Amino acid sequence: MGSAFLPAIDNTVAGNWIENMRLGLYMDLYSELNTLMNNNFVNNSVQAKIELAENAIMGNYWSDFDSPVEGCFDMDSNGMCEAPYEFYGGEDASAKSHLLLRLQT
Ligand SMILES: [Ca+2]
Repeated sequence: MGSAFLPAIDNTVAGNWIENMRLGLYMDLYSELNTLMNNNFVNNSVQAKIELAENAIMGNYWSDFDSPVEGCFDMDSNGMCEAPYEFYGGEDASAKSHLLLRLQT
């Protein structure tokens, strides 16, 4: 568990659980063409910060964006928020909703 995201190009990062870090995800100016999907970002002080928008970030779970009060509405119940999750430098256009609620019930 951690935020070991080093400068990387053309990698796929998937299926990670990143929790209680000061910075969950960081990608510097030399990180591009990466794909981040199906990761879980849980209670990190700063969930994500990227310097370049040239990365594909989609389908991740963000603990501070999984309920209507946080701006995540899932009106069509497909498990994804209708609005994108926005963070410094980018966004996740298909953020997952209510993952923890579903896991706990
Ligand atoms: Ca939806």
